[in-house]
Amino acid sequence: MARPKFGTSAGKSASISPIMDTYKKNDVLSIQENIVSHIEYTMARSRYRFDDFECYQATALSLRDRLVEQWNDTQTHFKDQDPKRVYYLSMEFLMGRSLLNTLYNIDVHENYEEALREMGYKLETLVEQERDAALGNGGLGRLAACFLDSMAALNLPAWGYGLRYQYGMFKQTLVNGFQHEQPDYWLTFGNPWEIERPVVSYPINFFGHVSLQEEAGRQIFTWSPGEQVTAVAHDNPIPGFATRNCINLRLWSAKPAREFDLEAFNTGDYVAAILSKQRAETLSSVLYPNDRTYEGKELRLKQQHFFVSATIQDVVRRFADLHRDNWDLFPEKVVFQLNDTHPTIAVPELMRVLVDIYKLGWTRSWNIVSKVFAFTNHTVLPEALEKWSVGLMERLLPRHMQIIYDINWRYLQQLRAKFGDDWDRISRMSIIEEAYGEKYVRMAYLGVVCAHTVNGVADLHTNIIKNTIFKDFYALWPEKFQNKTNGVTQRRWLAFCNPPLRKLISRTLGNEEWITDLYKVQELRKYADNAAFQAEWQQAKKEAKQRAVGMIERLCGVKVSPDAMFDVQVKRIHEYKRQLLNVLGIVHRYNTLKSMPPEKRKTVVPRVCIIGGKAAPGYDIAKRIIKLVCAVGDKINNDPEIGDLLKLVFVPDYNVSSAEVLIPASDVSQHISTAGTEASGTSNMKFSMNGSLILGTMDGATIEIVDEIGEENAFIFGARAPEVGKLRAERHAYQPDERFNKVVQAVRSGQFGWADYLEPVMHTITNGGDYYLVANDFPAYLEAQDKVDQVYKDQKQWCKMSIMSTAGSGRFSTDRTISNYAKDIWKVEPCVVPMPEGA
Ligand code: B1H
Repeated sequence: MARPKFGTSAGKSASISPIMDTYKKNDVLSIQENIVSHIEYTMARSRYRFDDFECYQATALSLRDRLVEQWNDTQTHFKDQDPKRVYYLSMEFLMGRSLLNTLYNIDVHENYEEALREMGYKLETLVEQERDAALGNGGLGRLAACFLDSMAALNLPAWGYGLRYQYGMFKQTLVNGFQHEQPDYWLTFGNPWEIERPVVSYPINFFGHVSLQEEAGRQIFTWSPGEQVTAVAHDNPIPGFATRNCINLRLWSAKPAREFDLEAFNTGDYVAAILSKQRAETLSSVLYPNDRTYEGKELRLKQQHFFVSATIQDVVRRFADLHRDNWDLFPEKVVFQLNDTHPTIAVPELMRVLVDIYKLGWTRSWNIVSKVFAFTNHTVLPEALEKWSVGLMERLLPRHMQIIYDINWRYLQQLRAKFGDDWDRISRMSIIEEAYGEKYVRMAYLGVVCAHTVNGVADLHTNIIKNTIFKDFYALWPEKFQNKTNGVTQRRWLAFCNPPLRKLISRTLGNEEWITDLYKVQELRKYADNAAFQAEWQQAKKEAKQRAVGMIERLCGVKVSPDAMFDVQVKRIHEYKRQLLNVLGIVHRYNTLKSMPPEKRKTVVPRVCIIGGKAAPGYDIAKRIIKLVCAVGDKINNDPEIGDLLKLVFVPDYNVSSAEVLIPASDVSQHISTAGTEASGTSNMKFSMNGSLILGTMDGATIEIVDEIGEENAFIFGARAPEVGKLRAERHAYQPDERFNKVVQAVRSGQFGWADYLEPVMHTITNGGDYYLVANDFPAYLEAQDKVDQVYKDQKQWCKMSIMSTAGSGRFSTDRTISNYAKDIWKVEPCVVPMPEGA
């Protein structure tokens, strides 16, 4: 294969051939030398004595060396080829750990394992030393991470952009069954994967005022900011699987601006001036942990503008380096994907840069801006929709607010031309909401108006946004709307986290092509009834369960049997996800067992119920639900009469790494949101990929999963989306099933203690409340659970369904999702980096 070209891009490059020899070698001895060299020279530790954590760090640094080589080759190649690039803008990237992923992706796992073993270290132990990079809340952030993996694997010229929070998602601990939040200062001992780039930095402005001058008959707006901070780039190499390509995740961190406002130092108190500047750093310090509830906090808006402004400046500079002022080429070279509304300030920011700084004029600038943004919606829950108060926006970003008004004004003119004086419609569709005297910027509308494409994340969800929150817009611009069903990367979520199953699948299919083409797993259907294959399938599940048993004992202090059925529900705690339905079902199961004659108990399938997830710190009901799970668990787990027949554990601090253990170990998993509320869900895909049967409602992507694997291979129950509106409207008159009344009564009577504390939870589902229809779906849920038990008794049947789940998961790879985005939205093509000779 051809060597990568050097010295062809702008900038200085040395003559090349000797450089080729400097690529790191991947034989065992070279790896060992490289690790020890990092121990001694980078970390300044003794090469004769270093502990597991230090060994992990040096191993990671040695891998980073290899990543940097690939990264440099990739970026040089992209620069030479100058393809259209995609920039994925997200406030969250929930990456988890990188060690194993890197080893497998760049195909050095075996040699590293051996190198470390010879040195006296176990790779498995080192893997555990790494802190999760938890720069995200849940599904939305993890989706961004899976997208990066697929964009790299598919050789797309893509970059991710986000924020380098110093405190990621909080660490959840349980004290007496109550959630406590502890700060996750994940950078305490440094981050060996990242590359800080102090020279890649930009000024970011806030506050101040805008002045207007006339210049040669043109209006020139000048923003004089009142506060400035500096954004500094931190690059995180993202290697693709089985490719030389290595893309970039650029995260911005804030530091005080140097030159700005030097006067302050001279006129006032020097020390106070420095201290006040230091506050700049707090800007990127903490991730807001409120999954799905919008909080109108000034700091959050500052974070959004900070990361977006740095990103726009960076992308514009990269474009200008190659194309000078050929701005009309911009849409042919750049596309931004906005991960929900959080980065939508990018629209007025790019307008501002083109109009005010490059002086392109409004019309020409809008022509460019209206072609480069694509917007993804991830939720229809009203409490999650961002609307920033105009007052706050005017104060913090005065020029952006003007630009938003200008965009809105022109857009409303368009509406008037089309709909005449239909004021009702016009005010409904305006980007500015004016209700009760308060004005707000509706960020989702800004996104829809300015983006060339709007997409939902599953079929049902896309239909819902077309018919509800964006109905008027869909009527106006039907061609803008698309569906892009989510996916997950089968590399992290099957191949790497479930080695026994990986081996079995690869051996059965005769190759590992499924790791880059997940549709290949459909071949497994042929073996679904094969007894020998089934035995191996069950063995793989058993091994995964054994690993989870250890973790559960360590984290929950409860010994569970790997012979029981593992029933898992792990996700953020939210009323719409209905963990309450699960726990009330467990109460019913427990009380049924208690009232059974001992003889009959022997026929019952033993079950381990595993629940995990974080509640937003301010979400009172969610926190009480956690307490309810723990209280019920305490009672059941300590009931000698019940023993292994039923266990309930709440796994604390659910995160990417514990998901990697729990998902492969699951026999059945619950995805039981009220139909129409979960936009997609992505853990449903991870579970079915790992042969876990879905117990779920017809919501989000579960509908499509069931479509692929066959409804006979899942346990589906409950109200369907079209029925929900009516049921909700009539819920005040609903007469719950006797079994429902009994479990509610059991909690209220104090069977699990804490009756007063738990009363507000019970209140949400009684007295005509029950917005999420827990009572309504309860009987169907119990029937579905009975069916789960029955089928489990027939292990042949169960195993077949499990194989069919994996075999039907081909469509749920982010490789498919990303190919769809690339073709239908981004219009970008792969840009394959050639393998260098000798590497
Ligand atoms: C999803 C969010 C979200 N939807 C606001 N919306 C946030 C909204 O910090 N905030 O302000 C954070 C997150 N997250 C999830 O996205 C959906 O609920 C899932 O159903 C979906 O699978 C996932 C990815 O599309």
